[in-house]
Amino acid sequence: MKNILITGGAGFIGSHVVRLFVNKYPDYHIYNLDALTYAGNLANLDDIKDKSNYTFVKGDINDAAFLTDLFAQHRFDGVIHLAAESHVDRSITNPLAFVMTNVIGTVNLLNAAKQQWKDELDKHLFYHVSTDEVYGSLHNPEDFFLETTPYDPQSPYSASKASSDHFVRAYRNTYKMRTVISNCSNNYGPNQFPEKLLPLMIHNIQKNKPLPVYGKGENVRDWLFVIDHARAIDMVYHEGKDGETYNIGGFNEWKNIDIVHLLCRVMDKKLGRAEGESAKLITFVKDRAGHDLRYAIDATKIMNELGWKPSLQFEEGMEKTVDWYLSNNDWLENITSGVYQSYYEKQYAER
Ligand code: NAD
Ligand code: TDX
Repeated sequence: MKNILITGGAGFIGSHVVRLFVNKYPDYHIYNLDALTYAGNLANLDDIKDKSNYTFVKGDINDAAFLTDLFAQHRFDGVIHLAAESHVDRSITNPLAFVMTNVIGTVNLLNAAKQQWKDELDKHLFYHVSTDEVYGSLHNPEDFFLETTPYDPQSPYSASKASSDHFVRAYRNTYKMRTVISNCSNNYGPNQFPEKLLPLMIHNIQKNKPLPVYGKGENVRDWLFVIDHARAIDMVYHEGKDGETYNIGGFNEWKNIDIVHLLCRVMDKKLGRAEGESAKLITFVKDRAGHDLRYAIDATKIMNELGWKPSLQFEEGMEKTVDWYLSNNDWLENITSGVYQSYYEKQYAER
């Protein structure tokens, strides 16, 4: 039995990774370490919570003493690190929370792993899950982010993720820890917290509330279905080469305004509304400060070297996502009651 520590497993992407590993690898014991911040939700893992190869551990990666205890209790064969503060808008209002978890939390985790693996650092893997935002913002339509693109983070969120990537590389260079990093584009799919574009819009369409599109909606993102990201993480963990970086993306670029229109059409169909009804809710609001214009990942390396490719067409993934939200209304209602309301009002009142 191998013990794998996955951090942030109660969040959006982490929960899909935990589910994939628990179901696919009965000879792995998966420890899911999560602080259950506003973004963590154990309901994301209801279907696997009683599996014998799964254990949930509530804990904060900012707490170095807690990590020391955890690593004293269990020997981990590998770490897949996803725990993070993940929302750009929140990083604009509270950058320090991003420094704490994304930078200091990551260094705490690296230290705990280094301490445990000290005599055999080459036998264990520290895998850091990161973002395409570390590369900055593209302005030339011909350009794509490659693994060799210099880092140029523009938001407090991306600066914190870039910093944590640098620390992971520094631990490999300095202490000879085995590490890999992957940088992925925008994920979408079931269980995404409704502060992010698509679930926020789905929720507002259901409630007939305005759909706040930042600026003119001209910003471009590359979208990937979350389960395809989880499949890529599985491949990188098992077949990625020590010290390498893998870019993961869908070759699926959309302007925000176009993706919101597409979503409106799908929602009209699903809710039995007249075509064009949901799109009437689109409202252009004040732009995000320092809003990155375009992200576009070139995922050729992971496709050629590890044989990964996205499994879903975008329209199919979008329909699956909408179906999931409409049939899991309790999940959405639970999350959007209480604290979410005050977040939403504060975030959007000023726009
Ligand atoms: P999320 O916000 O949905 O989940 C983050 C999880 O981390 C939550 O369960 C939260 O409780 C936990 N967490 C936060 N702070 C913690 C702490 N101090 N200690 C322990 N646990 C803590 O995020 P997500 O969208 O699932 O992103 C997961 C990872 O993937 C992040 O590292 C993010 O940077 C990266 N990523 C996300 C995307 C995307 O489109 N969402 C794309 C590329 C990379
Ligand atoms: O209400 C909104 N209106 C709007 O126009 C929201 C929430 C977003 N937007 C725009 C901003 C972005 O251009 O939509 C785009 C997507 O926004 P987010 O869902 O906040 O994602 P983004 O800022 O692109 O970052 C995401 O992708 C990379 C994730 O949140 C990160 O965790 C990941 O690393």
